Amino acid sequence: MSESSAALAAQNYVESIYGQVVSRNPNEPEFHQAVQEFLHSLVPVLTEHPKYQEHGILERLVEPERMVSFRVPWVDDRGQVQVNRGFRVQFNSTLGPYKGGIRFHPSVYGGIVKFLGFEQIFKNSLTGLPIGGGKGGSDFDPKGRSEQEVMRFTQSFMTELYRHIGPDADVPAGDIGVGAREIGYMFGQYKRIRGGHEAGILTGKGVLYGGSLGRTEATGYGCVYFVQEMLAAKGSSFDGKRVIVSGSGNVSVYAMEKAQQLGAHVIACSDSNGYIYDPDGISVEIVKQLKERDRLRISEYVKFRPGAIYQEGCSGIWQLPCDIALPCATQNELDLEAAQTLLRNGVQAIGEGANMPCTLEAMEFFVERGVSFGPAKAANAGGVAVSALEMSQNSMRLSWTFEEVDAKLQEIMKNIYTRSVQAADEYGVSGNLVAGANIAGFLKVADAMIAQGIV
Ligand code: NDP
Ligand code: 2IT
Repeated sequence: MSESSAALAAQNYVESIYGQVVSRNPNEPEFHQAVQEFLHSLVPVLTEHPKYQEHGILERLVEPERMVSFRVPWVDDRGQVQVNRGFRVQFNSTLGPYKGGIRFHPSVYGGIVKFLGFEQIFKNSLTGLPIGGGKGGSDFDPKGRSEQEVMRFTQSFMTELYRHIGPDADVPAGDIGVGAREIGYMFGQYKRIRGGHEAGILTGKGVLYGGSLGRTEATGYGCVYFVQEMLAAKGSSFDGKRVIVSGSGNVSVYAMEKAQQLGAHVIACSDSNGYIYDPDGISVEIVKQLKERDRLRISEYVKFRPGAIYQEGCSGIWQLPCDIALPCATQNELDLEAAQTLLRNGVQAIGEGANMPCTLEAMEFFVERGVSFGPAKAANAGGVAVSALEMSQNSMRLSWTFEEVDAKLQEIMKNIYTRSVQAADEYGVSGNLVAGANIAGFLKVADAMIAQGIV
């Protein structure tokens, strides 16, 4: 086959797979978006290596190995019965047990869980650690719920989930709306049902009962370590840079903290209601107290910092001039218009702390315009990487120091960066880390799938 007809065949293969995904998973736009971005990157690989098509790799990759949907009944504080829907997608176990977080947010449905689970396969592959891809969640909304309600709901969720997970089968962790508190309740319920203390069934546990030091910080710190590599490649650094970090949850808080430690001037963060701008630099301590400890809204911040301003609406945050933007809240929070504004205002680098925070158009715009762009699968892989380190520590029944974990995290983020750059170079898309990360993540999974036969 000539080179151009091989490229055409690869393009046709990708398009036919995408068409199947759309028709088999109707009304799931987030899943379609994740698949579209990924498949598009693979054309040069498929052109050069027809074996992936011969082995039906894409057909198998886009179909979850298993997906469960279940009823989660619980009783609220008024004595009323509530029913939520729970999900777990076990997408791909080629490289290890299914691994990925659990999200509690009213927007959760099958399409969200599938998009997250699909991306998790390649993110986990990029870490270089032995973990497959999975994800779970529920449409439960923790906002405004009492501690008791959250506990009752979370226990009911685990009462069904427990039969699907295990230290060598599937190991969930946190995501939006699921932090140390929820992981603790899930762990307790699993232990009660199973009648044994199996530390390796969940990660993100408290350090008192098998959690890893550094897991809380890992995603945010890892994202900043990744962006640090991108900046260094252009002879730049965080020092003195104006940084915007959307969200004010787990990923955002620790991205802000590490950026500040590296000398950055973090000027804004947000929640789902609005954003704060603090020209004196965000006080991460105040954000932690408000959001982590007291579970309040970010609007409260201005009560403690008279120089700061609160604005309703979270998308306005991208109007602020900055050098580096780290979207760390949720999917599709940064669209083409926001991307254009950021570039007009001189942005130099983007690091995706959240999963799929940039729309396809925004991402393509940044890449085309030569803005350093760290895609989610690579830039936010630090969280799941330290989760895998937590699994190792649990298996060995010992724990590493914070410094040991942080050193490993830095090395992992560096490796992910290098491998993404090399993959992009090798397949003729130098400088495009979106494609590089997709290709590097894909190759390891695809080659291991071939080795394991048609399963
Ligand atoms: P948290 O629940 O701790 O925080 C989420 C933050 O994002 C909150 O500030 C929340 O605001 C905001 N947010 C949530 N939904 C929306 C929305 N629809 N519009 C605007 N803002 C929103 O979650 P995490 O920090 O753990 O997760 C943030 C992102 O990072 C997600 O995309 C997640 O998938 C991703 N991620 C998380 C990892 C982890 O280890 N936790 C690892 C890798 C990626 P509010 O308080 O108003 O809800
Ligand atoms: O999106 C993610 O990588 C996570 N929510 C973390 C998953 C994990 O298993 O630590």
